[in-house]
Amino acid sequence: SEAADEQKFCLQEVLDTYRLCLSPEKEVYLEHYVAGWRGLVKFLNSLGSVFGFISKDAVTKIQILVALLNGENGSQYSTLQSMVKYELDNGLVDLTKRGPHPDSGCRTLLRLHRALRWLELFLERLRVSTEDSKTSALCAEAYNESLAQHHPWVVRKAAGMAFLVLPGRPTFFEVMNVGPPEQVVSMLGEAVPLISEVYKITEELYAEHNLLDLP
Ligand code: 1Q0
Repeated sequence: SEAADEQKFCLQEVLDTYRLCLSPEKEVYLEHYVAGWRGLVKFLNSLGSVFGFISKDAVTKIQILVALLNGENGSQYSTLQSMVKYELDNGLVDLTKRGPHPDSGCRTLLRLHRALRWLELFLERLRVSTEDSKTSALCAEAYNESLAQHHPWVVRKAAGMAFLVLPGRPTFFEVMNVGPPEQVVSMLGEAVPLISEVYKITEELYAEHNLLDLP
């Protein structure tokens, strides 16, 4: 059915959104950045309801950014660079403690940005993994090296438990919906550098403006 089609994840689609993410001047388009996360959330949802608390948070953050993009100042949000400039110039970001702007684009995107580092590390591990590799271990390693450092104990604990029920590598590759394992591996080889570049550009932008620790 059409509805099922819409829900069906395809890694190629996500790859395409990351391809569209960068402007010729290496600015990051928010619209495509958000679309990338939408695709990934689809994937996560297809893995089962245990991941609901993760996808729910991702969806909330996606919705905040979409509302800004479609809002009356939407044109200021076309790229991450323009978003940062606009929100900082207009005092729309809580810089040191929670305040009147708990849902700024800058702080919301920072959470997804940190998760993008997890994704980069996880996909790279998947790419070089062997048939008998455990996805749960690859995922946990990537998480501990990245996002975990920003999460309190309860969240780390819950995430760790969710990882344990991740399907094995064969099922995982099937859900990606790109064909035989060799093809998945080669597509991951294309995806990881793209994701990594978007991550790096965002990281530099945030570092330059001292935004890496936004509350
Ligand atoms: C495949 C398994 C997916 C595992 C995802 C790893 C991330 C675990 C994160 C768990 C925490 C979620 C609960 C909420 C946390 C928030 O407190 C936290 C901070 O926000 P705030 O507002 O409280 O300051 N939020 C976050 O850190 C954002 C977390 C976003 C996670 C988005 C994950 C999206 C899922 C992606 C699935 C990708 C599958 C990869 C393989 C697909 C192949 C292309």
